[in-house]
Amino acid sequence: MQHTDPQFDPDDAAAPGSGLFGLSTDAEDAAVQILAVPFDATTSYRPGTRRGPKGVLGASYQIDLYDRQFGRPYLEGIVLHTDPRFKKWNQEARKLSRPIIELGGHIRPDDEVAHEALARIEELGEKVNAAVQSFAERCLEEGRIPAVLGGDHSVPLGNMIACAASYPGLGILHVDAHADLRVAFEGFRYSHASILHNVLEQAEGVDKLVQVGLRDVGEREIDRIVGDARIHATFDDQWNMARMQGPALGDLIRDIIDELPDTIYITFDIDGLDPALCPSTGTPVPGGLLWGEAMELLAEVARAGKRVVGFDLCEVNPGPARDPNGKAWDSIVGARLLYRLCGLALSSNA
Ligand SMILES: [Mn+2]
Repeated sequence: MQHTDPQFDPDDAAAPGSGLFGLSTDAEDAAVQILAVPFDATTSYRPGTRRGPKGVLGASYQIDLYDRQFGRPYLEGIVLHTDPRFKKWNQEARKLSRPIIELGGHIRPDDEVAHEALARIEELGEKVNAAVQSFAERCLEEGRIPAVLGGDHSVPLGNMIACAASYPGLGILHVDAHADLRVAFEGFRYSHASILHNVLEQAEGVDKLVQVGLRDVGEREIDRIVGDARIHATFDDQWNMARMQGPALGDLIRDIIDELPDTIYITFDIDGLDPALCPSTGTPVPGGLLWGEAMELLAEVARAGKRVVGFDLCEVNPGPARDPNGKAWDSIVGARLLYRLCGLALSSNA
């Protein structure tokens, strides 16, 4: 591994052809194993998160590896894996999903073509879920931290299922503008808008879901939040009120993290942040967490002594420029957020 290479200088510019964050690409023993899942077939508004992993990889070369908050995450090893099947499944699913998204999911009962398409999209979603789950199970067996880099927010289901199976009583910290508690969206069972519904239905071992940043939420989702004792949600207006009162935001953050059990998974939809930090994301909403506030939330996870056993970062969309070199703002923010999540997870398992 590169970190054991005496020639490796964390202050140097990334070497050409190096892996995520300028580290070695060949790091089977890396403590954090990240799977790129460039899949965005159910994105309902602005597609492009399939290019998130490439953009984040490009932008990751610019990061200073010493982190004032979490020290030297690079020493333990962080590696990004790719799997060509995701691209193939996404191309097929996107072709089938486009006409359905144009209809807003209003499919006539006698529209056989559309119903067949939905069935196939569901099948492809199941393939994504199974591939992610078996990746995560392998990591957990080897005592490593499984992470997913999306793609839209439908992709980390298998990671949460695997982590909850390994750590029953798991809590999920969910940062997002949306509650993602819809029972299917636009006809898609494995929709980006349904991920936490699917987690609560399918992942055995999840005791608690703590949601932060919510500001675009359906009426039935509100009913679900109120009616399910496992869910604790903080809405953007509450966050904003605490922010305006200064010290109250620190108290609110402590109360939020307090709701979680000791072992947690973090699912981070980048649109939970202020859209100034993710202007190209699929479904941006005004409001949200500022950068320093999100970092304070992660810092509080560490201070509270929670153990992060897995995580994902989804909905990073480099935008229309496609961004092969990682120079889009969304990619830059995404790469920095990903490094912080790695640092938090590593320090919490130390
Ligand atoms: Mn989401």
